Amino acid sequence: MERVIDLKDKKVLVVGLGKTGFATARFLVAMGARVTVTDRREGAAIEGIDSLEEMGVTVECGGHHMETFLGSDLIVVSPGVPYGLRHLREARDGGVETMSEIELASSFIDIPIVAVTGTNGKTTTTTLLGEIFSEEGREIFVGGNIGTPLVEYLLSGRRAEAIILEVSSFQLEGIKRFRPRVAILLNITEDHLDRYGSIDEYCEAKFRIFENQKGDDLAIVNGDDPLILSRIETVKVPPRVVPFSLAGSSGSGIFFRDGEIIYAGAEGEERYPTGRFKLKGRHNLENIMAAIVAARQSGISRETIVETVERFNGLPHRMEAVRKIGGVWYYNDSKGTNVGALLKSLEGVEGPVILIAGGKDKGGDYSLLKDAAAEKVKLLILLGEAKAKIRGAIGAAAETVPAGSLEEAVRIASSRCAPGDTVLLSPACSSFDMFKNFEDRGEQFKRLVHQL
Ligand code: UMA
Repeated sequence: MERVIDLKDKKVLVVGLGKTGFATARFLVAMGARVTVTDRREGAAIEGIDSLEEMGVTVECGGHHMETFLGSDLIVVSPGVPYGLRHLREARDGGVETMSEIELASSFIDIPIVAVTGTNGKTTTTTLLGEIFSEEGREIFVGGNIGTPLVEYLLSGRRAEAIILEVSSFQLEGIKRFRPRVAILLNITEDHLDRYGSIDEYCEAKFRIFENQKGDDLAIVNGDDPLILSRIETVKVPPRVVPFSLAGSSGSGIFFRDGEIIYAGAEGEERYPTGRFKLKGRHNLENIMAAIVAARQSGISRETIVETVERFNGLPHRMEAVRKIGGVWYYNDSKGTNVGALLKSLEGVEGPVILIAGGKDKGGDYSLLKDAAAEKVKLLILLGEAKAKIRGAIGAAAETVPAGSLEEAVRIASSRCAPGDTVLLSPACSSFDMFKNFEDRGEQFKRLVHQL
């Protein structure tokens, strides 16, 4: 075991009552802690709160009380709660230990963790890795930012051989000793600038994934990204680094050349022809390369990897083909919640695109879309709070039209498209201004398309 935190009779505060907060509170109760939970929402708006009270948890909703923060022995922070929140800052200044849920949970875990981060592609890579490990017959737990908090593994009482964990920058902000044996950093492009002061701060959070790795741990990083490569050299105890590259020029690590992925592994050169892969797009080749290295270095056979990758269809809400009507394909890319994701999705589409974008602004630089919009977008239909900002940034690069609802956007798209076009929902924004979450947005889009 890495380091078990003594929780018995400790006063522990859980901040945020989403999936993470509920699971963390249950775990803490099971460990004998005296648990308080707090959420800025009113208790009446939070489903299942009675179940916590029945377990003896103290509930403080409708805001956060400074005395509770200052009077705690330990504070566990949900990912969606800004780590710089005043209450947390003051508690830290007052000597109260604060951490994220992945830090708490991983301190009770002694099996290897394969952690995946990056601005885009982490859910695809995590899911693919999960399938590869399972195909090989490994008993694993897949969780983290993908939707199941890590602490659920501890609550399940299961004994797995390895954990495949998607981690976000939010979760990494609150780590201390979290040490993945294998850490993957897929890419860094602008995102979450509503939470971070700058891209530099965001990068810093992402890089914390390597912070506690030791020399024999493995870092798998995007070798085409000079920013990532130069920063990795500054990590205190550098892990073994394997770069992946689409450019294929380095000839080391793993790279793509002439339709094949070539991996210069410990047992010599291995080749993975990509012709039968179902996942499309260059960004997916990167995700696959990262997964190959993580799997091979975990002792999984090449055959299992090939079989799984060739079968793997991708994820819902990520360039999900919904329906073809009159020669027009409709794609649901609701999980494309930042500018980088939208650009990658556009790159993978051929022919003119009617793009539906917008939502809650996360501070992204939409002017980066200009060139791709000029080249591919026939009509840009704009939704949500970010409407005006995107329109201003795009200028005359593409024709734009506002829509008051997703329904109106789909109606406009269907009236303006011609055979050979693609209608793409890829918002480059989060969904919270109009929808419950990106899944809700994607499901509504699919329903509307099926009604056409
Ligand atoms: N809250 C407060 N005070 C605050 C801010 C929020 O009390 O100052 C409360 C909210 O009222 C709400 C609760 O905190 O009740 C929400 O907490 P949360 O946002 O951490 O929600 P969870 O349900 O625990 O989901 C989190 C991740 N959410 C975020 O990072 C925003 C989920 O990632 C993750 O799947 C889950 O933990 C399990 O690990 C989602 C996400 O959007 C998918 N992630 C971002 C991304 O992928 O871009 C990072």
